[in-house]
Amino acid sequence: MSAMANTKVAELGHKALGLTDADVLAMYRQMLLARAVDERMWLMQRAGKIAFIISGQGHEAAQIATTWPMRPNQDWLAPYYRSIASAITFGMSPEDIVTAHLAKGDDVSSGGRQMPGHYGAARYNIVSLSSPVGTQVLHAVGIAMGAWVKGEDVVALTSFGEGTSNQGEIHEAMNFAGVHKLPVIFVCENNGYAISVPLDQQVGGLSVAARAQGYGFPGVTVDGTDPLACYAAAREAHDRATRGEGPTLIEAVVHRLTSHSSDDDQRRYRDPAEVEDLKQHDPIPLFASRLAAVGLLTTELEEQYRAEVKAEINEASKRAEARPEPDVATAERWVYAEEGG
Ligand SMILES: Cc1ncc(C[n+]2csc(CCOP(=O)(O)OP(=O)(O)O)c2C)c(N)n1
Ligand SMILES: [Mg+2]
Repeated sequence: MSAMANTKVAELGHKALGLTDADVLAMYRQMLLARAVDERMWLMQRAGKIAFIISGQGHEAAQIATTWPMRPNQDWLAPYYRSIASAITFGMSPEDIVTAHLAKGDDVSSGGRQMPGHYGAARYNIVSLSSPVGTQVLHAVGIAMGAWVKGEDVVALTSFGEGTSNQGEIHEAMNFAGVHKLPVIFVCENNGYAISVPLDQQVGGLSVAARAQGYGFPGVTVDGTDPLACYAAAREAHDRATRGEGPTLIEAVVHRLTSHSSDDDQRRYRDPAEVEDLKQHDPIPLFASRLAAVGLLTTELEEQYRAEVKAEINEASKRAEARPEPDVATAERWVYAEEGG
C-alpha cells in the first residue's frame, strides 16, 4: 500500500457548512465549465472571432463559492471583467457568454454593444459593468440602498480586483454602505497584480480586508483557491446582510493564471519561476484532489464531467456563432431616450 493511501483526508468539512455532497460536486463541475468556456474563448480570440479576452482562470473557486449563497432572481450581482464563473452561478449559460463575446445582435448582455468581459444580463439580475474599474461597486451599493428604501429583501454582491480597491469611489461606496448598514457583499479578488503592477506597489497596508474596520463592518481574508473557505465567508456575509447587520468585505487571495488579457504578456514582468509556480495554485486540481481524497470524486465521475462540459461548450459555441450579427440600423438604440422604449 502506498504512503498516499494512509494520508487520506477523512473529512472535507462541507457538511458543517450546510453543503451536501451534491453541492460540492456541483461547485466543482461549475469550475470545470467556467474554465472550459474561458479556454474556448481564448481560442476564438486567437482565431480572430473575438476582439480580446480578459480571463477568470485561477479565480473560479472564489467566484463560484462567494456567489453560491446568493438567491436566484432575488439577489443582484455587480460583476467585473473576470467574473465569468460568478455570471454562470447567477444564470448566464455558456451560450449567453460566448454570444456576448462575439457581440451578436441578440446577446443577453447588450444586443452586441458591450465589450468582451463586460458581463451583464437584466434577466439574471446581473448589472452591466462599465469599463472604468470600480464603478460597479457604486452600483451594488445603490441597489442595496434602493432595496432598503423599498423594504425589499435583496442582497447585492460586487466583485473587483485589489488594484481597483484603491480607487476613490470604492472608499466612498464602502463608507456609505457602512454608515447605512446596507445589504452588500464586497468581494475583492486579490490576485497580486493590477496588470503589471504588483501588490506592494499598489496597496499601502498590503491588506484590503483590514480597511473594513475603518468603515465599521467585518473584513476577512480567505484563501481564494479554497471554495469551502470562500463559501463559509460568503454564507456568513449573506446571513449578516439579510439580518440587517450590514456589509462584509471578503478579500479572496487568488492567482491570475493567465496574462492580464490577450493583449498582455506577463512573462515581461513576472519572474519565470513565479509563472511556472502558478500551476500549483490552480483551484481546479486543488479541489479535485480534496474531493478525490474523501472518495467523492472518482476517476469515472471526473471523466464524465469533463466529457459533459466539453459537449456543452462545443454546442454552445456552435449555436452562438450561428446567431445573427447586429443590425447596423439599430446602432443608436439605447444611446438616447426613445419614445415608448
Ligand atoms: C479608472 C480606470 N483606470 C485604469 C483602467 C485600466 N485598467 C483596466 S484593468 C486594470 C487593472 C486592475 O487591476 P485589479 O483591480 O487588481 O484587477 P485584476 O485585473 O488584477 O483582476 C487597469 C489599471 C481602467 N479600466 N479604469
Ligand atoms: Mg489584481
